[in-house]
Amino acid sequence: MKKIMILNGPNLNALGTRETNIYGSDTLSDIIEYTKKEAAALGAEIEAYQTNCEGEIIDLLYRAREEEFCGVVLNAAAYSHYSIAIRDAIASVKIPCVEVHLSNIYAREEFRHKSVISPVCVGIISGFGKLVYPLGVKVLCEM
Ligand code: CA2
Repeated sequence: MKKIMILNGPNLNALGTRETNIYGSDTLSDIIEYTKKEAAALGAEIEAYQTNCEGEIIDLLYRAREEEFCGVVLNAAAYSHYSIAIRDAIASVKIPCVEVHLSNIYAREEFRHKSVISPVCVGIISGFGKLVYPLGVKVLCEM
């Protein structure tokens, strides 16, 4: 069974409660349950985490390497736009990371158009709501 980590960053714990016009009405647990079902059909097992702390995202990336996960689906949320520390961790762990965003970051404010983690991720999936998570899992399963 392939092990895939789903890693969610700051404020994503609030999904489904506010800004539902942008992020949808599902809670993060709804999205994780949905993704686990889709992943099971692909023969993959999911471990999911959410944290509001930059350093914890970095620690979890190192854990993914130590525990031999085959990849990480990462929604680093606002950190995507400026965290060089997360970018360096992704480059350092050398396991494939798929960058995901629920919203289309290029259709929003200009400060969201730049992601500093994209160049060290295998690719980016943005704008398809909760579908971005199973799509990221599928990419990692096919790699
Ligand atoms: O579209 C995405 O998935 C984002 O990564 C979400 C981040 C945002 O900073 C990125 O630019 C794009 C923000 C997550 C905040 O989530 C909330 C959830 C409910 C209510 C308010 C914020």
